[in-house]
Amino acid sequence: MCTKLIFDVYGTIKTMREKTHKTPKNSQKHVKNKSSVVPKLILIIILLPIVIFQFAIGVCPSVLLVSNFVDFNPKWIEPNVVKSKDGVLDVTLDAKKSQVNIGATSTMSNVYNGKYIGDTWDIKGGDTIKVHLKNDTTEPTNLHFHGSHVSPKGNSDNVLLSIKPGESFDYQYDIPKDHPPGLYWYHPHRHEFTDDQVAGGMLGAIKVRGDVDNLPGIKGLSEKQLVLTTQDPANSNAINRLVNNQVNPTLYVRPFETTRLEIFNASSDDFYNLQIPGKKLNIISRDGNIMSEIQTVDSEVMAPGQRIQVLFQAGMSGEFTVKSLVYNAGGFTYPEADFMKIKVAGLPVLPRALPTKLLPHQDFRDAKVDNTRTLTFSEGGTPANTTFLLDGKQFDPNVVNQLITLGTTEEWHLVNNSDDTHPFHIHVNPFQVISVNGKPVDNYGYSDTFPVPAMGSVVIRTKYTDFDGKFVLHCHILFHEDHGMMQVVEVVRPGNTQSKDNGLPLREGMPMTDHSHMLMN
Ligand SMILES: [Cu+2]
Repeated sequence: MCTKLIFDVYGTIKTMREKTHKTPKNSQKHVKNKSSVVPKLILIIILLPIVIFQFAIGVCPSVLLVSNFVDFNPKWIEPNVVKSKDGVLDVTLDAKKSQVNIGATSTMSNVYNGKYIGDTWDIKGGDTIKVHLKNDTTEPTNLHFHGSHVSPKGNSDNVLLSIKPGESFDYQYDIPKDHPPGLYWYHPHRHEFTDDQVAGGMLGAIKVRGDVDNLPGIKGLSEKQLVLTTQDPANSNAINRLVNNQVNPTLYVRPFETTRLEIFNASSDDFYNLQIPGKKLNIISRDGNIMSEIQTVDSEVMAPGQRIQVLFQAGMSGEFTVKSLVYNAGGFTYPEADFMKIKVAGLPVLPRALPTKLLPHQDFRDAKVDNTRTLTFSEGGTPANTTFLLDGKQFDPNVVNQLITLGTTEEWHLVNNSDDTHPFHIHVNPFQVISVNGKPVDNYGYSDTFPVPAMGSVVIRTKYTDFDGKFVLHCHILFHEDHGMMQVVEVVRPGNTQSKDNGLPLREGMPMTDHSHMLMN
């Protein structure tokens, strides 16, 4: 009874606040909201004294902090969310140099639609995403749907395109009905310009909805996005760590509440070594791939581009610091840094048990391997002008380095012969990490990005399913990618040879014979 009343009162106030805050400029909607607020206000006036009385006589064993729940998370800011409608998400990304605030600094930066960190796209399996990309910058760009399992050809996730300044391009991503549900992101992928454009804020999260959202223990949980970025001040070894473009923000959660934290390392070059002292991390997914069961860890290294979803379980009370622990990335050791707080406050909710089972997936440790290959990371050049190499060479968009047959399962040995950790990333098909430095890895799920330790090795297995075409693999320290650490992969159907055009449909103003559009140069 008591808990139900608390839910009623809290829910009513929360709804009122959301409606009032979301429609400040729309006078028609504002008037409509006003009329619906009055009966709810009466309901609160009736219910609130009853709740307070029950707390006073000890029916509800908790601390009552009315002021906290009225102003719950007043300063917590997340990127704006846009949802697909009738199976389609239709958006425009206008890439343009704009005046933005990055953390506490005002600066000019190339961003999408005037925002440092773009909108979050909320879609589901079976949807179509249509993106009208306008390049109003003075440099080439393009677009990549990081982690997605969609076609890499034509105007889908084709990162071998180059969209020149002043040009526009219409991308279309047809999301398979059974696309793994989870957290993904979009960002530019134009070789030699990727690092600056992503670091400047041209990026956004993509939530793909699916079966996981209806699982007992997950359905209905409050979702909080943590888009982690970094800024490296000039002439300094310091790194400013931001959460949703905020400096050291505080997230309030209620006593006994379980919150689904969607944590996304959107930094172009920097690692996070995430820990919440006093709390374990209950990980349900890595890189958009839901695991078969929760993995509970003390801390988690997140390379640039990696995402995790964590179920944070609040107790009766408490205040927690979210931090990045010291992390040795080989050439650079990141110092410890606190970058966010989580405070337990307000009225309690009914505790919910963590889910025991998540979504099943094939364990590639038991798979029949059709082919094995080795990929070697190394560095060359001079200390002042380092080159970043894969199999001894810098990126050449005109050369297919890895030719793979659709439908096969492969084991790759990722060998790092350099003093820097390099996060391996491959497009289109996620992989399972089998071992790190020869040590078997258990219960890790699938990934699309994984750090290969300095002077170390990682073994992965992947099955190349559904999509043929050309795409890339690369180091996800984007400075390294821009300086050569990338290769072209082509998946061909059995019996087929390499394609010339990556399936770009003939379209006005962009003929297939115009290679300036096809391949980067
Ligand atoms: Cu690298």
